[in-house]
Amino acid sequence: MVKEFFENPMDTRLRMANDPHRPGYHFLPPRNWMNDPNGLIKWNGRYHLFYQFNPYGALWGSIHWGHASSKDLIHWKDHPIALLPEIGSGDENGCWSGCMILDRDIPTAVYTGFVDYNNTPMMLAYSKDNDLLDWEKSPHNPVITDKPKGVRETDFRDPYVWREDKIWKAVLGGRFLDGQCGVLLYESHNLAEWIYKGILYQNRLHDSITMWECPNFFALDGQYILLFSLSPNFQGVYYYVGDYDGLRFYPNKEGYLETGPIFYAPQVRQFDDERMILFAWLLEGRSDEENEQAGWAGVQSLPVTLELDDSKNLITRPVNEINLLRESNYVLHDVHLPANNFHEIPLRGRMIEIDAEFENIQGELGFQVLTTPDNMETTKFGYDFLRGEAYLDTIQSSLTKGCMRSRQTAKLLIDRGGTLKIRAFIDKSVIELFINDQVRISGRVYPTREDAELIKIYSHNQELILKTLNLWNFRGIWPDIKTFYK
Ligand code: DQQ
Repeated sequence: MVKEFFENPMDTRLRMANDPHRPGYHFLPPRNWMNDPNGLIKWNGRYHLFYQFNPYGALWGSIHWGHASSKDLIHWKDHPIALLPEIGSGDENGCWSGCMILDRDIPTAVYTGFVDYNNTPMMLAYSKDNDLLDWEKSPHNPVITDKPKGVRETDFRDPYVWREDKIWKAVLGGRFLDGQCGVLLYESHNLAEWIYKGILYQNRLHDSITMWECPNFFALDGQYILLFSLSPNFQGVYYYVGDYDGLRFYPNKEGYLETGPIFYAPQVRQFDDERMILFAWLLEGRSDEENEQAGWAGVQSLPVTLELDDSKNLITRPVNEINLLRESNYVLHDVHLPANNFHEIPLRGRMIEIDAEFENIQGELGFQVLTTPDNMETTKFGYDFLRGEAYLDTIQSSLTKGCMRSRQTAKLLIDRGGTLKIRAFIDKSVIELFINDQVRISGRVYPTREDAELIKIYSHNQELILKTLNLWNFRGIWPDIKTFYK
């Protein structure tokens, strides 16, 4: 089974290509289940993305590290599975999340082994070749087994490792017996022996949160950032900005990078240029049965760069390489419409980018996409001035009953009369919104009708002043695939 998928991944992709919900320009494996991005690294001229992967089905379980690589962060080549669970070892029931570092110029995976929920040791594997196709597990495995005193047995995982003053440092996500969550700091000279250095940072944050999964800790624009995912039930991705003295972290600013439940478990890495790049897992919004029927589940977000804005908010921007996918273009300038109106765009599609700027904001306005001519299926997103929030409304996105429908919101203050900038990426079932270069919202939608491909602009309680609109159809990233839906 494991072999079958990766002997002819393109055949598998071609077989799946006519699924109207299967994204065409976001990365996902040829088939089956994928969750967290792992082991991001640029090596030998290529970006490598490893990912939590179940080769046996479209449900979470039996987790391996899948592998793909790319020259441009956009077009991906499938590779054989990199890390497989090994009976009798610290990863016998799964190779869970972790990262990739260069140990004396050898790409080295540091990851969570899963034996059972009480036994999740840290593991090492070394690359044996320049394309990162062959992997050897370290004879020193498992390298961290014992949990520090006060850490709950079942909540200890997801190493993030960096080099600092000629020594290796790692943070791991954990939960403490007193109910707080936090990240644990370790140090090592050789990656094989680790010394526990105490809690880098802990906090209760909220009673409903029992674990900080997949911590990332890195310097950005002169500050340190601690970024992690709130478990259980995908309650969002949270960050602190602050100072670090080599042992402890002192935050002075915090916020959600995105509230749940679609965007989760991001990994951040600085590649060989200056950019800090982030990928995240975008969950499905439909049932396990539907995922199994489709034969795939889970998508990677578009790669984005991370920045701190002037108020030290952590913001994301899609990498410029995405512009490579732009095809036919539709442009509008300086359109004024009276309040409570719709404007239908002559271009239609299911794989599109929208880049728009509106002026004089004082009511509600936005876009309808994936919309049928009779409006029976429609996905809306925009900004509501009175509520001070950007939103993605998927309540009417699909005529099927099972899938997730909701109104996801993000607080965003725009002064009366101010400007609203919306950049939106639609990729069949994936929606990623970037609004005013400040907030992001990700969603999943499953329209049933072939004619759900219209695009409209709407306004309520305000005149609509559209300064510019650029709309592009996107091409898919696997060139051989003839997508039925654009
Ligand atoms: N996914 C991995 C864990 C991590 C979780 C298991 C986050 O290592 O905590 O697939 O989605």
